[in-house]
Amino acid sequence: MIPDELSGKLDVREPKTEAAGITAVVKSLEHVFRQTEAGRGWTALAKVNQIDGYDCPSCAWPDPDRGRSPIAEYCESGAKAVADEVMTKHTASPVLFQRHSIGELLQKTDFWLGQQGRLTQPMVVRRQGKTDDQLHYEPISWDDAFDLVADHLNRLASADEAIFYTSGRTANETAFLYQLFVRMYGTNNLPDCSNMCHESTGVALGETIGLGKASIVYDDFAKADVIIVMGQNPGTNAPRMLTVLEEAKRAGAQIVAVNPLVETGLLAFKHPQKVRDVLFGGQKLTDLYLQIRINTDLALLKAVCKLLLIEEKKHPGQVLDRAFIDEYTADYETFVASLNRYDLDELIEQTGLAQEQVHALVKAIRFKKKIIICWAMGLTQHKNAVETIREIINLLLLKGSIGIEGGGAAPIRGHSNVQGDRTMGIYEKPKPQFLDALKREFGFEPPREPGYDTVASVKAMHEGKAKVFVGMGGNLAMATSDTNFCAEALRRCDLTVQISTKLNRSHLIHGETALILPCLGHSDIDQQAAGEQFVTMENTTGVVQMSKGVVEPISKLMLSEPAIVAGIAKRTVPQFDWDAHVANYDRIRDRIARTIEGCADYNTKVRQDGGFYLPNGPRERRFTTPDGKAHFSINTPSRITLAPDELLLMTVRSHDQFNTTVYGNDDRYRGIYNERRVVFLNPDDMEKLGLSDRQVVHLQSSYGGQTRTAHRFIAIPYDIPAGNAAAYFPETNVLLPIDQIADKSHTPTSKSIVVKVVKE
Ligand SMILES: Nc1nc2c(c(=O)[nH]1)N[C@H]1C(S)=C(S)[C@@H](COP(=O)(O)OP(=O)(O)OC[C@H]3O[C@@H](n4cnc5c(=O)[nH]c(N)nc54)[C@H](O)[C@@H]3O)O[C@H]1N2
Ligand SMILES: Nc1nc2c(c(=O)[nH]1)N[C@H]1C(S)=C(S)[C@@H](COP(=O)(O)OP(=O)(O)OC[C@H]3O[C@@H](n4cnc5c(=O)[nH]c(N)nc54)[C@H](O)[C@@H]3O)O[C@H]1N2
Ligand SMILES: [Mo]
Repeated sequence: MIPDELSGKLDVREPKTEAAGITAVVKSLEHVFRQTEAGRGWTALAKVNQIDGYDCPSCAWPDPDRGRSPIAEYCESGAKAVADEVMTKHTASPVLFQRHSIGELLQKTDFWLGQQGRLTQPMVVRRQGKTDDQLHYEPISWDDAFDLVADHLNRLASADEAIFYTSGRTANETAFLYQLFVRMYGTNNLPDCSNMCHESTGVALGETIGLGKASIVYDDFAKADVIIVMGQNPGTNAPRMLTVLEEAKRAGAQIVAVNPLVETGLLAFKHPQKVRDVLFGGQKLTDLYLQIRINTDLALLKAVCKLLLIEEKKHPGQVLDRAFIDEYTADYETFVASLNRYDLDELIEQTGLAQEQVHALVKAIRFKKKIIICWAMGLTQHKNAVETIREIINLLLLKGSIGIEGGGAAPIRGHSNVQGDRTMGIYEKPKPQFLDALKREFGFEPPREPGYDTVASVKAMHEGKAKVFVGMGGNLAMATSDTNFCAEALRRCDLTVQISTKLNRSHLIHGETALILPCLGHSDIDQQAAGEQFVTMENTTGVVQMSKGVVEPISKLMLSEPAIVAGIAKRTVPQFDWDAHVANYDRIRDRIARTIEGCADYNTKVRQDGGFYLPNGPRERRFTTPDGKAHFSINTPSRITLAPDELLLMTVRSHDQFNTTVYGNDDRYRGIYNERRVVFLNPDDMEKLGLSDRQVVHLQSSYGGQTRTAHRFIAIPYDIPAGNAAAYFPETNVLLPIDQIADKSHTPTSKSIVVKVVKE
């Protein structure tokens, strides 16, 4: 399924001790110019995240509310993402598919597939009993492609037999039109990448403070006294965040990192645009680095809450915010009572941290209120992820740190518009109020039954309950857990449709009939009947702003995402004038304004410089829970028991990838070059297991009596807690069974996979 050959060129160096700086900028420019003509590269780079430009396709980090850098509001990761999208030297045109059968393409690495460039034309393949080696994608006209999809959809016994997935780069206008079409067609089967990402956050925040989004704004970072970064690697995955951490630090904030790995970006940062930093060395960022064992954050947070209560006894009225607790929260007493059940030493022992380290954290926050806690996949992809995140809220509530300047909950989202997609209704469990609004505006009865989330979708396809899969972006086959199971699920479909910018493995792991529908990306100029269009996106702090492509699309045969939705929709639910909405996206935005909360005057507000903030109750201490209170919750740390030869594996991103898109084979900050098939191990564990440095091993998991193997990884001794291991995804997704999911959020537990490391 995925080639598992080693490159034979692995080079291991000391991990870096500071991130970014001038090398990152040079690196990023190299990357763009290696792949594009200089003109397109510059045009594209110069307009990233500018008021009159487009939203960086990489991550969801916000732009400054004021004073954007005139040079470039992008980072190395952004530059790579832009290069990946605008590169013109190669295209994945029909010639490529003529030259290579699907079987041959399956032998290529994900890196190679991505290097083939943008998809340029709609393509089709029909299996008809042939093997992948005999099959080639062939061109098809847009009309025929749309007819084909519509034929399949119109033939299904029930709309619930179709699945409509979304990945997080999709803009608000597309997302809104897409969910409208899917619901008019008759199903809520709208899984998205969020199900594998921050779903645990959404559930935890929804239950406790009433809104599954960050409660902070951009400027809060500079005002914070303490910023705690848990389970997140910003140096690689949200590099521009380092700028605000650095600013906060200069303004006197203390920064605490909680992470099993010592991530370079969190150690020190050289601001690429500040001469002083480049000449004199970077800013040391982290004051306290807690190198915690995997998935023991809940135990740590509980220990901290216990210690805060003890501190409050010593300094009455100075540690907890009783006024806030009394006025705005519920369940405080039961929470405090539940803490008595835990032994402090035992909690700390679980984390692997020293007592002093935990006390140092408590000391840092005990008299402070302006506390921001940031988190990402290191917390969301565990079985008890929802509980861990609720414990973050417990801590913030004790301190009265929500709804104040310089304090709050800051989940850092992944894809550039993953948050916006949810706001626009990409959700398998829509709220009744939202469906009522659709009914009012569009005069149809939307389906009320919840649909499949991502994991349930894969299972439904596997069981034959779902027969048509449509992917609005993304790479389901590689992104979900249990790669082989997911592949089988996709192969059992009658039709798989991938609306994509770039070639990926989900095009090659296909249903009986399969379509590739090439679409415009963020940087492409989008020309429709009423002229050039822009779209809108929402970042991780809930700011909605416009994004307008700047380079000519490299093929006339690509369509915009809304146009593709309309092409399918008008052949399945013709009662709505889809074309009129695509001719001028203002019309889609007028609909958004009338149906989505907080979006009144959308067309006007998105045209303001820098866009607008969506309403956010918790930010103003209006908690949108049923009783209007923020809720303390009771969460129970659970230990994963390991056999003596087992380790707990977390699957992380390298510095050279965007999720399943592999830009290169280096992970510079961690000192790894020319190889992705590596596993980071504690030196003591290596000795115990009889492994030598750079020994080739297999990773094996064993769940429910079934053994799964990821072949050929090179063992690297690394600074990681004993009993823990790390390797890159997606190569490791074969190890995790589809039913290993987080409680309530159903997110695959990609950061706690029990494995054995066996010699080759
Ligand atoms: N360049 C680039 N940018 C990206 C992406 C990309 O692939 N490349 N992906 C985007 C997406 S969709 C997302 S969701 C984000 C992801 O951004 P991150 O969440 O930063 O991504 P991961 O590499 O999964 O890193 C998880 C971090 O959590 C730590 N960790 C793992 N388990 C635990 C644990 O149990 N406890 C604690 N405290 N820490 C733990 C790991 O050591 C690692 O540092 O980035 C987005 N931005
Ligand atoms: N083991 C493990 N698995 C994980 C994770 C992990 O940490 N560990 N992380 C999970 C997370 S956080 C996420 S978000 C998912 C990601 O899951 P997905 O969102 O499904 O995957 P991506 O790799 O982001 O999707 C990349 C593809 O999207 C297409 N694309 C790119 N830009 C556009 C665009 O503008 N429009 C359209 N239509 N298509 C576009 C390209 O064809 C590209 O190949 O993976 C999850 N899987
Ligand atoms: Mo994500």
